[in-house]
Amino acid sequence: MSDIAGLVTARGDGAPLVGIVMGSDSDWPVMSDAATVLEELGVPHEVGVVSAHRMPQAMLSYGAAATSRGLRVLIAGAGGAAHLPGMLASVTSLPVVGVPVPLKHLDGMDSLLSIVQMPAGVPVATVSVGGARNAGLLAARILGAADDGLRSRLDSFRASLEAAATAKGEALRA
Ligand code: RP5
Repeated sequence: MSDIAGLVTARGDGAPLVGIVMGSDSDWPVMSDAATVLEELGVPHEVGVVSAHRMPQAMLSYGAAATSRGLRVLIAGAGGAAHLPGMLASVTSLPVVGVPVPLKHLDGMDSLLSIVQMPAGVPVATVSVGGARNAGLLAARILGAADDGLRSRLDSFRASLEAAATAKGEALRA
């Protein structure tokens, strides 16, 4: 357990409910969007590098211990041969949200297909290429199903989107 805790950094008030992990620190410029939106919504989370290929034993331990450590949703981002989300989903029954991280070659199509084409029985909720903010929002929605306060904050967030879109339409017509 202490080894696992050493892989991640907790953020926000309270015990982390969402684990945001990625294959490399080079994924952070994309994956930080998930952390940002969870911070905006007041959802405690943890972030860390847990590479499926470079540290496979630690990755499996992290996934297997996620529930007992108090996590309720995992967000996993990786690029290229992006096996991290699927492998975590294979060792936990928590919902796993996968973020395809675009790399220099192939425009993220390799990442997308690696994450989305899971075998039957082992689901990963895949967001768009680079869609870490939506991954954070999806994790918040999953938690919000049983948390009235969080769901209310998500309602306010949706209302802000509508207000912004309406204002842009009005500016266009002016
Ligand atoms: C993947 O390889 C990582 O998720 C990252 O997207 C990619 C490149 O990693 P680095 O070589 O930048 O560490 O496993």
